[in-house]
Amino acid sequence: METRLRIAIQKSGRLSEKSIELLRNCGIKVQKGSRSLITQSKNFPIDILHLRDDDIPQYVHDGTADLGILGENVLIESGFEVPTVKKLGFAKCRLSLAVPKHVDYSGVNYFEGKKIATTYPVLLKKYLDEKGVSATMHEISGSVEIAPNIGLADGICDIVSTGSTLFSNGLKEVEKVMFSEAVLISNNSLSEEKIEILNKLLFRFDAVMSASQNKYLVMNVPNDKVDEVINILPGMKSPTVVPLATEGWSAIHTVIAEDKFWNIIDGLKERGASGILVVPIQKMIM
Ligand code: PRT
Ligand code: ZN
Repeated sequence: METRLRIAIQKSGRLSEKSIELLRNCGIKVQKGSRSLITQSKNFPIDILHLRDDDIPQYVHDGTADLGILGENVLIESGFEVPTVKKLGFAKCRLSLAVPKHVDYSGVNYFEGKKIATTYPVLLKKYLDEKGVSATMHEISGSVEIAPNIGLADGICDIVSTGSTLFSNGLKEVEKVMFSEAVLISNNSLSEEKIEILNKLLFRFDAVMSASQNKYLVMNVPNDKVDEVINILPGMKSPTVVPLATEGWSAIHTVIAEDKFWNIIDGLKERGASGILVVPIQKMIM
């Protein structure tokens, strides 16, 4: 029988779409909007198990799934020791402590003897223990941010991304307990055959992820400025320089990290670069 890898992803929630998109960008055909527990890819030896994110660590630990995609926060909270194979760069957020905005907050000792509402008791306890603070944890399963307003707690420990939920509930972020992003986890004892498929998958993940972090940059530059322009490019390799049909001009092509582009754009313009194009890259094999 053909060996297939079974990957657990979130059934519905913040990670589902991005997880499916990542697989799709890797050329893996995945049925959309499937309501069944398990779907099969037709063109890659992988089956997709759709679960609640909280169940993923256990499934991967027990080997019911070979791989899983979930937030690091959920993985650590679960207590299962499952290796992280790769950080996936999406669903970035942090687990933070927050208090009502009028509180005169002077430091983590503020929480001594206080009541904190959270859905992350394990991570919170570890953090408080490290800081030598003893507080009462009030574990609730949803809408943690309303707890202080209804007198249920003095503060909360919850996931923050933009901060707007805290803001609209009259709370302020005072401590960052951990930073999290989506990760790929793997069962500890995959067979040789499964590891081979995993390596193929990781090769594709790398190609897709480096592509999304980089852009293809094309521009026209006067010949006497070509060297200067090349000097300010943070490219991966030496750029391609091709003469244009217009006398005295060249085109420069290179790949640059997206976050570097805005740092050099003024420098390019000052050196006479024109017709600057920044083009998305679909796949990048280093
Ligand atoms: O049903 P299931 O158990 O599968 O899903 P879930 O409800 O447990 O999780 P879900 O889908 O809400 O989140 C899945 C994962 O996304 C989390 O475990 C985090 O790793 C990650 N993530 C990234 C977030 C956020 N950003 C986020 N903003 N998870 C939750 N939030 C919530 C937060 O709880 C708070 O209510 O959004 C609010 C804060 O957002 P801002 O932007 O207002 O700060
Ligand atoms: Zn969950």
